[in-house]
Amino acid sequence: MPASESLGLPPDFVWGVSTASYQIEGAVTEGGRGPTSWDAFAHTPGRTVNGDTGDVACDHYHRYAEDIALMKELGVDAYRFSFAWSRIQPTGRGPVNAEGLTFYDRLVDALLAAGIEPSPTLFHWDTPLALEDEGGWVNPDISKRFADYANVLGEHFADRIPRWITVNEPVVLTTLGYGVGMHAPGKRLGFGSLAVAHNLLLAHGRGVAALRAAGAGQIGIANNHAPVWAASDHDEDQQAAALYNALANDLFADPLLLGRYPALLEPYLPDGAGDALAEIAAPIDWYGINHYNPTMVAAPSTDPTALPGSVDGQQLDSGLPFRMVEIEGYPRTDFGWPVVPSAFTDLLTGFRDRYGDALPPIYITENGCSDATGPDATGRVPDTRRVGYTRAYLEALAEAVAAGVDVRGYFHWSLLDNFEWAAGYSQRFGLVHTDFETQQRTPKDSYYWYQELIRSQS
Ligand code: IFM
Repeated sequence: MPASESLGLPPDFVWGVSTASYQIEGAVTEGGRGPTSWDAFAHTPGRTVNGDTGDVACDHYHRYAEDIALMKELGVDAYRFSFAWSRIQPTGRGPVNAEGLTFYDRLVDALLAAGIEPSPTLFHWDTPLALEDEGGWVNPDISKRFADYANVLGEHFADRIPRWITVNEPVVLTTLGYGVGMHAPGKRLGFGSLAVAHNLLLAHGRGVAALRAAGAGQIGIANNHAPVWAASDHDEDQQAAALYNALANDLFADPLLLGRYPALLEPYLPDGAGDALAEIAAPIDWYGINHYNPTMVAAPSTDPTALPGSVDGQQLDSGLPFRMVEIEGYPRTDFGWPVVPSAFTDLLTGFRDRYGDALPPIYITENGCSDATGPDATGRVPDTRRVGYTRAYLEALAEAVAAGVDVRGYFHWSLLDNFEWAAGYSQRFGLVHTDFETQQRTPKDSYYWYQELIRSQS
């Protein structure tokens, strides 16, 4: 598909880009910001590739005006960023840090002036360290703290922000952060981490209520979803895949949309979790899906020396009742993730089939490709694999829309190459290349391709 060919999407389809606070802002000790779980984790030897941290990242805290100019030139309608909770409340509770609000006032006002809709996420994994030290997302108190924080933001920004996202990818914080310890805070609670899932979902529900009470509208969530394929027809693999699917998909969508927890996971949830379902299922205006690739799952190996598999290219602990298997026969991104656009169509039509009328309009809140291509001798960044990936995934999205799925927008991950969590700066997802030595930004070929696509679809 040339960028100028129509995808047949609705005329008011929202085109956007996404980022997150700890991945781009830097300035971790400036503006009264309190430390977070990710500051502590990234500064612990051995936790991230090359010991990379988000201390400077893309220095967006100081360069946001330049980044907004890049977005304006790109032609996006909307920008998904995240508030750093610890800039607003340095210890996650109590008095508001005026300097933190001022930074986001400037950002929001500059976006509005550029004709770009601010679409913030309240929480994208950077838990204030003071709360983490009290148990973080295992401690049931945190959903109340989150509601207070949501209220502060709602009261301050409701009249300027047209679209809100409560929480980003609770599945990743639950499993990688508290289940197997590959992300902050580095805990290895196994299935004990389902308490984290519950507290994140409750924080979402209470956040929705707090935002609404403050007059905010158009509230959603950004949940990561992926079709789960069983490695074979054997019962053991089918069962392992069903359990993994309940954990990775249903656990985070069923409570919100159907008001119930998946039966397979009830034994692992904290006592009384069901009593909070009415709060968790507070109506939302739209549902955000982050999608990158499908997952293949098998039963654990009977070979005691075999490891169970990997997530994001990193090895998981043994002892889990499933293992991830490499998906063969498809191209891969630099992260090793398989490129399977048809799985995106299946995911979206599958959502419509499973949730029916309970499913509000969908926004794709993230989708993108790790491709390390850098500037060539002429300074151009020919990231053809990212262009190919994005084109194919947008065609797959358009197919789902043609099949009747109500998708209202697409936010590409990411505007800039940035701090990719445990992978540090080794994986690049940006439409714009970041030179992390000089902070020079260079739009890649994918940026110009996306620019032409946006122009031609409107
Ligand atoms: O960089 C992350 C983002 O923070 C959450 N979703 C997946 C992206 C790529 O790994």
